[in-house]
Amino acid sequence: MVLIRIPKPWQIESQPITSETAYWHRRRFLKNMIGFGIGATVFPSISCSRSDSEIEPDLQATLPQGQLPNVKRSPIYSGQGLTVTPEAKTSRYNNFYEFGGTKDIWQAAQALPTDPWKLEVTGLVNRPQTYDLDDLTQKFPLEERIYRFRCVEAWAMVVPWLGFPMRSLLQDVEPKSNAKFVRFTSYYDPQVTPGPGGFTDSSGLPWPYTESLRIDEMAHDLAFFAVGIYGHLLPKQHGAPIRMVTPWKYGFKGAKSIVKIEFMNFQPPTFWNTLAPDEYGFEANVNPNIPHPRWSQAEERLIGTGVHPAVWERQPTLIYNGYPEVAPLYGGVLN
Ligand SMILES: Nc1nc2c(c(=O)[nH]1)N[C@H]1C(S)=C(S)[C@@H](COP(=O)(O)O)O[C@H]1N2
Ligand SMILES: [Mo]
Repeated sequence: MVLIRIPKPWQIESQPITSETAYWHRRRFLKNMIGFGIGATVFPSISCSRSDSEIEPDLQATLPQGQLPNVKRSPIYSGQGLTVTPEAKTSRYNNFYEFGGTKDIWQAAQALPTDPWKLEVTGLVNRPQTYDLDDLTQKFPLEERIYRFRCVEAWAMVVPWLGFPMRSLLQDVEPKSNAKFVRFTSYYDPQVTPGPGGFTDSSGLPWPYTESLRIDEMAHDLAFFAVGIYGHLLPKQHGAPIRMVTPWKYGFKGAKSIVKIEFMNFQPPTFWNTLAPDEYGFEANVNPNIPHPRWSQAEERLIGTGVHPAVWERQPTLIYNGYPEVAPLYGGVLN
């Protein structure tokens, strides 16, 4: 068998950063290095360390093989001007509380059983549906969208998702006119998902993980269901086989491994908002001017851009995470 290496779309698309930006990052890097207590003399040893995009075999084994066929690239969200974060970084730095309270859950998440999978769509819809695994990748036209991603914890990345706009699902199930909100429920089984405290001590949390959007937010072109990433199916640590992606909102709004979608006429309670309503608002739009009660949101750190989170590159947070086209959903407010 002859293997031909075709450059992946995001590899072609990732533009070299402008010299201005490079300068800024470089300055920032030097400043951080000094702040971290190491001077320029350590540069040679750092440049000899592992390459940024190297994926070790254990991690590689968690990444599904085979490219998804029939994926077209989004003409709008093609990553213009963005540098995609290497998969070696994003696939081993995750939030998935069902499998633990640290970022290091990529191995534990392999316990998630994804085949068979059923996604039930129910509630105030004219055509309730249950999708299986094949439906998720074959029923709706797939596209690749390169989006910024911003966690409420002030780390950020740029990711090439594969999936379909939430709007496609809306057209399939036809919400009734009295449907105002939609609730997304993640997989949960206390025999499989230990939670952050381990199997013996994860009671008291409002499982299963749920999130919710207003119907008009769900209908916005940006709102997306991802079934893949970096050209292949989603690995379990990223929320296989289907997760939400709402790039103008903080990452916790994007429920992983969805088993149920319900259309309803009231705003449902959600996981993080129930735990700490003053820290995790329902709307959760990215906004540099509204600090989290425990930290500023004015800047974000790009994951994996340094040897230690303390020296990751910083950049200013953008309103709606750089997607001001959603402002009309919120009365046109741009600050
Ligand atoms: N079911 C579920 N979904 C979840 C989470 C979670 O703990 N459980 N964490 C959220 C948070 S806080 C973030 S930042 C993103 C992280 O996505 P990633 O690990 O794929 O980067 O997933 C979100 N979706
Ligand atoms: Mo997050």
